[in-house]
Amino acid sequence: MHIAYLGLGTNLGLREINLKQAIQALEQHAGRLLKCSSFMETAPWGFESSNIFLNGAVILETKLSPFDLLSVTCRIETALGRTHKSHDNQYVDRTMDIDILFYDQLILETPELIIPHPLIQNRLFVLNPLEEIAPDFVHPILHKSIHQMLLNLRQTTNTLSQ
Ligand code: PH2
Ligand code: MG
Ligand code: MG
Repeated sequence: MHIAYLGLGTNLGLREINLKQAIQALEQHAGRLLKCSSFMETAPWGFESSNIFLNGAVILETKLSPFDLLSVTCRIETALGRTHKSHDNQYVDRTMDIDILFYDQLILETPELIIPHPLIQNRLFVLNPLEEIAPDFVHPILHKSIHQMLLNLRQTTNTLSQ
């Protein structure tokens, strides 16, 4: 068994229903839900949009390999109406985005999948929900806890809207 930490985000459609349906589909196809954060409204980060995000994070116990988990998360995104993937940090509005943040203490760098997700430490919209459910989890490369990363990021940013 493995423990996977996932970040979820949506800024189109019925956002709370999108998140609930994604989490239900993860329970059906990926594994047991161990923890689920509250859902938080966040301003679009890294691109301009008038559509505010609803973000959350979950912890799953899963038998799936990282690549099988990725294919499940991509299928759920598509089933919930996602039409475009982001390329080269050109972000677009989406009904559902599910990112694998951590997978045990695994470090993996491939063209299709990078774990830990490379931008966790820069994103309040990831760290805030994650801190609710895994404050003491230690980043396998940065060797900092979620709580420490959040304090660091809050110090270097003057807005809580990310
Ligand atoms: N996801 C992005 C880019 N920007 N901003 C917010 N607030 N929430 C997100 O989930 C998000 C984002 C790329 O996946
Ligand atoms: Mg993302
Ligand atoms: Mg994604």
